[in-house]
Amino acid sequence: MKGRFITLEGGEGAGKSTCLEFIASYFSRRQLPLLVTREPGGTPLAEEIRHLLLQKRNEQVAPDTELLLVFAARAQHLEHTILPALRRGEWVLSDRFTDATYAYQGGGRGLSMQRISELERMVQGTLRPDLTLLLDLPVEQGLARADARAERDRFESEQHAFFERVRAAYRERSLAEPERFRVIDASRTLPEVVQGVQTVLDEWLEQGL
Ligand code: T5A
Repeated sequence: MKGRFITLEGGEGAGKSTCLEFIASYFSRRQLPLLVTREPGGTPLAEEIRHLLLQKRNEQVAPDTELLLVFAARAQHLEHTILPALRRGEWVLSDRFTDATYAYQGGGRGLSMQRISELERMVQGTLRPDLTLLLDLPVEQGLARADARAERDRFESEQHAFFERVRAAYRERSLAEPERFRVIDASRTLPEVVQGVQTVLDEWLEQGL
């Protein structure tokens, strides 16, 4: 079976961690080989870049530096983790991928979407996710959940308006590519959100297998 590539996206506190665990057990029950990974990260070097990106620091990080670090980590992740797994015929589930770059660096930081798409072509060629689950919820609610869990990292320390732009960019992308995106209302209770994920996967697998 040809490997398929699924990504999970959403703003802060959307419930990605719980949904990832659920999706992993969903695939395991069906005996479909699934590799779960994340961005930024997914290889030792890419995880080091993640640390550089998330760590709060006194030096201002230039938006282009951030963008290039994100794609540097992605190039490593693709070469050593994602592409080999897909070639082996495994399915890959990534906690965030390039839609996050369009949302955070494009929407949040205001970088040119055109430049992001040039880097996307350079690093990924024609590879795009087969399915993207977008967990969508009001910014205020997501930040309150994230705050209740842990101290804010460098991204989470941004202003409210930044996350509104992130959310808007995600929603725009989902409207532009309705075939690939499935938007799940993540403002509901966790069991309801997980049920939403299950419904999407059931329907998608039924169509695709
Ligand atoms: N980034 C990433 C970029 O800027 N550009 C890029 O290209 C990429 C790939 C790290 C950061 O990197 C940035 C974006 C990010 O800021 P990350 O680790 O995925 O990426 O970042 P986070 O969104 O911070 O990941 P989290 O693990 O914090 O978010 P989750 O997984 O969505 O949140 P989760 O599941 O841990 O939930 C948070 C809390 O809320 C509760 C949970 O129990 C938990 O305590 N919760 C709920 N409570 C009630 N009802 C629900 N429905 C709930 N859902 C979750």
